Amino acid sequence: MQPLIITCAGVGAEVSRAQQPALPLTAEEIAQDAAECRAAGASIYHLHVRDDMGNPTMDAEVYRAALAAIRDATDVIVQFSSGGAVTDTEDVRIAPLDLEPEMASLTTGTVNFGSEVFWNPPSLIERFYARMRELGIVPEFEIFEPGMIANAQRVYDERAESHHMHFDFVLGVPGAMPAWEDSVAYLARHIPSEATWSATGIGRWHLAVTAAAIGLGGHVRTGFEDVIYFERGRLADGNAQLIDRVASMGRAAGRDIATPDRARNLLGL
Ligand code: KMH
Ligand code: ZN
Repeated sequence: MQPLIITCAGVGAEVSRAQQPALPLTAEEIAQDAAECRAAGASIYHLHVRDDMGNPTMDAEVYRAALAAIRDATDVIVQFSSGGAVTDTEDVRIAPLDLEPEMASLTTGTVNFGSEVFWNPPSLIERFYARMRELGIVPEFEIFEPGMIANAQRVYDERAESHHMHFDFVLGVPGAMPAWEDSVAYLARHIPSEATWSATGIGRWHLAVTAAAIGLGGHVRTGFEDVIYFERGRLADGNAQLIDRVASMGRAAGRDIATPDRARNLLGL
């Protein structure tokens, strides 16, 4: 099996510091978090940013500051979110891509998201994907529902692209695909054979999805965007604690932990 690529989704757009006191918010806090997560075994940092009030923002200047601070602190792959928050418009969500991160997330379909709708119609997917490819950014296709795999394949084929395809299965969002026992295996079976994939389970589904992904040879995403508790009733001390647990689970299953450069190699960056 490949060395395990661990992604830290350390900030997100939905969780607040009132819910998770260790949530990093400023560029400096995020950079320190990224360095700690790298030391614990993370090779990718999935980046959302916050404004001065701690609210989610897609302001390119805030992204620029966070990207610079992370690059000063560590060598992790920085993956921008292009999903933002459900209230963000298409134009707002695409703007930070101009900063040319190595990777960016791309959700390939519209999906219910709690009591909201995460809006990703075909025209948005095509526009975001085209912009990423113009800038040489490798997308991570965010898969909340099986049909999104076919949508990712469609934009890839339509542009006759030849980059490496990498997917992330996000399971257990209320309104989207649940983390059923066979969800991870099902999705992994339906992506192209040469593609790589990671998985994450939201909240209480987190450990089951992590274990399934490690066992099936996939990669893992964790962090406060997806899970804020270390165990029932006990908040995680920090993102690095969650990364450390995934790395331990990976090692116990015989997987080496990928460095950022090894992950770059596996992901064709
Ligand atoms: N915050 C969600 C609405 C992504 O980063 O690309 C979207 C999300 C996916 O987190
Ligand atoms: Zn995200």
